Amino acid sequence: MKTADLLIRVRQGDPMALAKAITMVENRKKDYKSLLAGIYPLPGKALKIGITGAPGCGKSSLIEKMIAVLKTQGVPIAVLAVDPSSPFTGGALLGDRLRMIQHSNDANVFIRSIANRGQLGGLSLSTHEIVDLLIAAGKEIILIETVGVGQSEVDIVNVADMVLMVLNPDSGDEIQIFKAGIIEIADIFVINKADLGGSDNKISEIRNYFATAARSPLIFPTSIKEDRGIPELLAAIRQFQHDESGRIDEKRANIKRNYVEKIVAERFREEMRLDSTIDDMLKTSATANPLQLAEMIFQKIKTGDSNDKKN
Ligand SMILES: Nc1nc2c(ncn2[C@@H]2O[C@H](COP(=O)(O)OP(=O)(O)OP(=O)(O)O)[C@@H](O)[C@H]2O)c(=O)[nH]1
Ligand SMILES: [Mg+2]
Repeated sequence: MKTADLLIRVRQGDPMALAKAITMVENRKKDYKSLLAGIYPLPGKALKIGITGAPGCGKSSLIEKMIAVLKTQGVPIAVLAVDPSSPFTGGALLGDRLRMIQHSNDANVFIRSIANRGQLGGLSLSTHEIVDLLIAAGKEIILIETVGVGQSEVDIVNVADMVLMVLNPDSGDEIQIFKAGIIEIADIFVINKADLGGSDNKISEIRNYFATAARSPLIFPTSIKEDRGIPELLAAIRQFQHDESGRIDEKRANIKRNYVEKIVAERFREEMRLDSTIDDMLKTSATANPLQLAEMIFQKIKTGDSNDKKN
């Protein structure tokens, strides 16, 4: 299929075309840039919700329940699960993290797992691109599941309009998330597995953390097992979207900046790869001052003096 035809079908919300477009972008296949160039301007209605938390805390289960409610409201939904891939194996660390989700044959629900090959463990450029493809295809709620290991957890603020942080009553995650300041990225706390008991303690721990802060945290206990708290959580999400629209706009400006920065960084890396003189500089100047070397390379690319390309 021609890229132009694929683009038309993506914009019509055709799930097959969307799946194909995502694969094209993920694998940097020929023409992926012209495909992406064709999706803008995006429709403005979409809400991107990041859902993060330790492995096994119930993120996918929550998403499944949220979908069940949203579906009845006729909202076009997409779920993106970002698998942290190990730089050593190159593969996904946790495998298909969407095994829990049962809505895959529903036309209004698009579900996809992607491997994250982000620089420095952050979310990769293709995550931003894929989210925009989903919006172009008319998805209005985009749930992005990232597992709470490493940088992708924090980097979710650079992709999502709001972040849900999922904790469990009995988990010891807090010490780590309080210490590292990861807690600051959460807009809404979900204490899932409330059926296990002890969620009140967890709620007070979070409240204590925010005792002297400017904002008071939004905290919702949920239980998938007992089917509790999901409508309340969804109502809180809508309320947040309404009440904090100014903050969401600010976040969106930062998201755009981060996205563009990642594109520029990728362009620079591409230039470096393709320019054999830079390669030579790096090889022959192994002992040179790296700051100087970087500045020389930067100036070389900046002035467009990089015509000696390998291909
Ligand atoms: N008791 C209880 N168990 C739950 C609840 N929610 C999820 N679980 C169980 O917790 C396990 C992990 O659930 P998932 O939804 O896969 O968790 P996850 O956070 O998506 O896991 P990863 O994607 O691997 O990080 C499953 O066995 C669920 O059945 C709950 O509210 N109560
Ligand atoms: Mg999961």
